[in-house]
Amino acid sequence: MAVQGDNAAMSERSSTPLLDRISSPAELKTLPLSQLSTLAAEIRQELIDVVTRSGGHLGASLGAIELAVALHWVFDSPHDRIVWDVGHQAYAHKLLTGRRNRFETIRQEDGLSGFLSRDESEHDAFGAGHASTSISAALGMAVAFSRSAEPDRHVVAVIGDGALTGGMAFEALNNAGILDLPFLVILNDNEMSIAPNVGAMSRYLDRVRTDPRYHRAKDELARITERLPQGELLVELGKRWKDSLKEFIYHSMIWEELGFTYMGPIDGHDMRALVESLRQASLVPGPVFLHVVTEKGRGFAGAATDRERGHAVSAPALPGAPPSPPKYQDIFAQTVIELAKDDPRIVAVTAAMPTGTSLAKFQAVYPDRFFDVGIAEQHAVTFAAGLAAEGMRPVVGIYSTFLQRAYDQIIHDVCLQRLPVTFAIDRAGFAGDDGRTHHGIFDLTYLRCLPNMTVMAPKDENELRHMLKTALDVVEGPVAIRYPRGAGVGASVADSLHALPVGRGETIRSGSDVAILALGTMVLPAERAADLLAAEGISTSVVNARFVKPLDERLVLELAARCGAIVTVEENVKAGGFGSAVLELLTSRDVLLPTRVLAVPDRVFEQASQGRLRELAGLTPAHIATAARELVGLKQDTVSRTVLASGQSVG
Ligand SMILES: Cc1ncc(C[n+]2csc(CCOP(=O)(O)OP(=O)(O)O)c2C)c(N)n1
Repeated sequence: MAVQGDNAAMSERSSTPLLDRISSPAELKTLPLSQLSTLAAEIRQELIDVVTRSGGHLGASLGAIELAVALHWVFDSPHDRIVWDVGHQAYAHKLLTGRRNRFETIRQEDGLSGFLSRDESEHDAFGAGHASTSISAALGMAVAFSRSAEPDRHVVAVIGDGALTGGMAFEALNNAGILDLPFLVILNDNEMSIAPNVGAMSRYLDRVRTDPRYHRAKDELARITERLPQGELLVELGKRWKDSLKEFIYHSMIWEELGFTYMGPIDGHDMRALVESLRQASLVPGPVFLHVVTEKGRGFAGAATDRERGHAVSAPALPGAPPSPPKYQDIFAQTVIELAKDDPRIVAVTAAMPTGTSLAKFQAVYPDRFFDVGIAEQHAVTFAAGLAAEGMRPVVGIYSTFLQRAYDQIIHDVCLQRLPVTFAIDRAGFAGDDGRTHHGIFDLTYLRCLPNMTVMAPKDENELRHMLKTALDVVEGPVAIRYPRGAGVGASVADSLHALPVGRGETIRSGSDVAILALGTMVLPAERAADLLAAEGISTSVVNARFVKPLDERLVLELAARCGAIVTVEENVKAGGFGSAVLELLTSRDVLLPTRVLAVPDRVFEQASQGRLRELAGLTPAHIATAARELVGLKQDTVSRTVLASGQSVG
């Protein structure tokens, strides 16, 4: 822990904003405690100014400003480790750790990440973006420190009440109680996940928060802190904590039983209470659980009227920009609502993303057939498997990147038992400004290899509707339908729904020089590529594959025979994806021909617009056309060589 300039003689308050003087936690420590609230107010203003222009996770970060300031004032990052869960609430932490001059670039290409990254700053102790990892990581660090030459380094995990609904958080708490090492878990409790938090734990925290004894304690703390100088304050608070611990014995039960010393709940916007609690916690020789109550979106007018919207704000639309077509997620929810009307077996499951998946719309129509299970993807999948085992038709609306969490559940609980769970996989492909932790570029690979699984991807929003109908009406087993983030392509959406023939692709153009087999978001670019090639006299077949599994083998083999060259294109990593499926088929039939697999290369992609990321990954019409052109050239070379070898002249 660092020594602050708390008691040092402080220069008079200068007119320069405090924030202008702080570019590192070391500089922050030169401020007296009495100025920290002013600093927090300046940070709040800066976050609102920048993020309402650039877009980003405003609400969560506004709620955690005082906490970030207090943590950096009391502890000594990066020597001490502060591990933020998810990382979307850590914008103040970014400002305080030397990133203010780049803050305007947050979530943009070559800019700051919207989450945490060890590559970005030594103060980002552990990379994040997905929820519920902080306690595990912090515990690992605490063990490592305990075995190092510096066993006194502090480790702090900061986790929200939403992230605390994730199973991993409980697994870590369970483990921590046994390891019994000094480390601090701070619960940043604002009653909200992205949507209002759910579950029994959330109800329990609600009871603690609304207990009148919490408010009495808050008032009392304010009275003492006004009365006493710093040194005495610490002693007095020590005593009071004991008293309040007794008083809060019922609140502390769960955490104390898990082996933690419980402190709280305290007001997370009261700087003095925060600082003193952190100091106290740092003196305890075992694990401490500090319950901090905060207000999400504090200080932002938009959050007061719509707390969920305060979670994240979008950059304002460019003036004159045409209205975009409906989003895939809305088409998805609307279609499931339609299908559910005639099929009472259909229910919907989300893991804390009712708005992001648009399943909130389903909830509005069928509240009894909708389940938000919290940030608990593993549970969501096995819960759905249980529903399916008893004859229901669950639809799990989930982001591709978060489904990764539930891989064994997909295999063990769903696929091996061939249960009819429909996975509606949103944000498949590049996620855009959410960056590296959120790109949904692995799902085709991790799903295609599973027995009994059907895997589809629509070329447009209309096809998404028919795929949902196919999944829920026709396929007797697990189905994955993956579709991208954001607006559809503007296809006119058919009123009627019909099932698609399973395992059949759609031929969009028939050509003879080269075939492009495209999947999902890549179908339109493939058509554009065929236009470019046509202008050069190259005759191209374009196929909308629709199904990755089962693959339309007959169509692929027919194209191979007719065109003699195949380009595959998909928005998924190259290893094990759709192109791999096509290559596996060709080699298994001893069909050797010029082929190119266009897919996401094997490297980390940071944040940028989806269009830009596709460009960087080589997935544009121009890239597709180049690959096709090369193959046509290769074919001609081969023909020339064969002809020359047989002694004929080439025309
Ligand atoms: C595994 C996983 N599932 C879902 C999400 C999407 N997500 C991001 S923040 C968030 C809510 C987190 O709530 P909480 O921890 O209480 O933090 P708050 O935003 O309220 O500060 C969710 C569901 C995620 N990041 N990771």
